[in-house]
Amino acid sequence: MARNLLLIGTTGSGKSTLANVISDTINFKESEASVSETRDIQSERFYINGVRYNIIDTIGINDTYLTTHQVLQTIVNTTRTLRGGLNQILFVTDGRFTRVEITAYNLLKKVIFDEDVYEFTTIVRTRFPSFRDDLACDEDYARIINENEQVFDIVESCNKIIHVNNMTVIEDPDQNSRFDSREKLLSHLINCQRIYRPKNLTELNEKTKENMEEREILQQTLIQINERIEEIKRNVKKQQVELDKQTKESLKILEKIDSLNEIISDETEQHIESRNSDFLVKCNIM
Ligand SMILES: Nc1nc2c(ncn2[C@@H]2O[C@H](COP(=O)(O)OP(=O)(O)OP(=O)(O)O)[C@@H](O)[C@H]2O)c(=O)[nH]1
Ligand SMILES: [Mg+2]
Repeated sequence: MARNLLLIGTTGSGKSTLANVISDTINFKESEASVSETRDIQSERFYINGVRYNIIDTIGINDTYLTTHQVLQTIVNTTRTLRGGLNQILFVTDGRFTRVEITAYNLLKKVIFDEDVYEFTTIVRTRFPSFRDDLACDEDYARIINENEQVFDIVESCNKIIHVNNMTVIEDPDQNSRFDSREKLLSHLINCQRIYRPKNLTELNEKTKENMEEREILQQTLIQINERIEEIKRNVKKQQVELDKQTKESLKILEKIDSLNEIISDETEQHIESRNSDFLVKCNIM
């Protein structure tokens, strides 16, 4: 079973970039403007030292197009379908915790997670140029927890805070920053071996089990029906082509028959005329 890593955080905090860095791919779309980029949940499989991981990128909280409630709904729906529970929640922040993301995290804790969520949450602080300097990271940590009480509660209780700097190829052509950030993250993740199966989520899944099973069956049936519709459409198209071809062929033959009819009629007339004249000659009529 793969170890699931769930990314959460405000829009533009660097979730998709982090997903690329951790999974060592470029499959997650990184935004170029200050507009929300990730429009849907996306996941990617990868391996660390032979261990299979599944990283799940989510829509940003404070998204330009969706309400926080809608974003949380998609996170809840995704998390509940994860077979194998959660290995780690990566709370991505650029260092300025906003009220809306703190509220969202607390709401998730209440709705699908529980008090244990902190043990399975790693805060990833992005855009930190001095991420290789432990002292600078400690100073930044102290600054963050002194921001306000709510931030203090989350950051102090969570598993760990990791500073990274996932610069773009324009900012850092050799991508050394991304490489070193990845090393830092992987050496932490490989040590997070426990699996989180939140009680709230199990309870919620129990409550909705029957309807979810029925929905799954209907979804499968829908897929099959849609495939059949597509097949019929393809056949109709093929038959339409065949119908056109046969209609053309039939018209051609009809024209040929018409022309043959004319020729035959001419030949018959000629024959009668010639026989007629022979007969008349024989009878001395002419
Ligand atoms: N310098 C630097 N830039 C970063 C870092 N992380 C992300 N960025 C840049 O920040 C911008 C936003 O990053 P994304 O990864 O698209 O952010 P996101 O959280 O996925 O945003 P949404 O999909 O809108 O929720 C991109 O231009 C990234 O290149 C970082 O650690 N350092
Ligand atoms: Mg994104």
